[in-house]
Amino acid sequence: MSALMLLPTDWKNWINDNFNKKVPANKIAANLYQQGWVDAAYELMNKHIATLEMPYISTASNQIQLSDKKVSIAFTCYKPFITIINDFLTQEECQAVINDADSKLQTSRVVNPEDGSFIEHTARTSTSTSYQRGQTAIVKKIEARIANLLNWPVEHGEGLQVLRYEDGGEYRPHFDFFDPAKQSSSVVTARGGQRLGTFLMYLSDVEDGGSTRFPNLGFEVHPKIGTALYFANTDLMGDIDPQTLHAGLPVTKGVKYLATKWLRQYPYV
Ligand code: PD2
Ligand code: ZN
Repeated sequence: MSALMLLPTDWKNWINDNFNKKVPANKIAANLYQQGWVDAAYELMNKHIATLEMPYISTASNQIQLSDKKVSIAFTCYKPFITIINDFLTQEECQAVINDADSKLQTSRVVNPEDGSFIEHTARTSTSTSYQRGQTAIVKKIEARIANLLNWPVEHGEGLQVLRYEDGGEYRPHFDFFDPAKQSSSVVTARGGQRLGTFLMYLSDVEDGGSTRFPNLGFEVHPKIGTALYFANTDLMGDIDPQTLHAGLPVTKGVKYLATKWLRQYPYV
């Protein structure tokens, strides 16, 4: 039975009033969620997916038929919105990305909160390389699949980053969003607005370590080749969410390869 249909009549009327006032579905869902109508909130999101102000993966069924592949959902957390997708990339696709990236890897950098510049930092001990959107055939194919899954235009994505963590390599706890209170915020959001979501793709199996941990939520995702992890950096109202604090734990055995795609609010041009 539909959770929306089961809502009391005054709530149904309230939803209709808000749609008539052109309130976006994610904001209507935020209110429903807050009042305890969790199933109704996400049924509304799933029903109005094309009109949401944020990337979003449908949780309406366990499997999602994308234009070139069927994927399945392994895990969903609703607050903050986090999902794990099985078999997002094939082993051959992971290897193709690694083969192209391997010779281009350099010491990773982070955004300097003071001025928005990119600097090397002990908090991020990996090597990495960045691609322009659509730079290679495999990058283009993966970007189209991400856009399809997240219902979010390719143009709103930053270029793909590929990272390699060796023994001891880690990314200490951090946020991916840009904090509006920080001085650099206007600089880093001038192109594309807020980083609304983060899409991580594990390109290798890792013998030990290398999980992506959410310390405020008390769980971690273990790397597995082809698996993808998506998390929203903002809540349904579009406000930055400190619960999204996350870290790439140190690799203790083996090598971890990861591809990262950050999704922006506006076209990233
Ligand atoms: O490598 C990871 O698991 C990881 C963890 C946290 C990557 C990122 N953040 C990132 O690229 O933002
Ligand atoms: Zn991160």
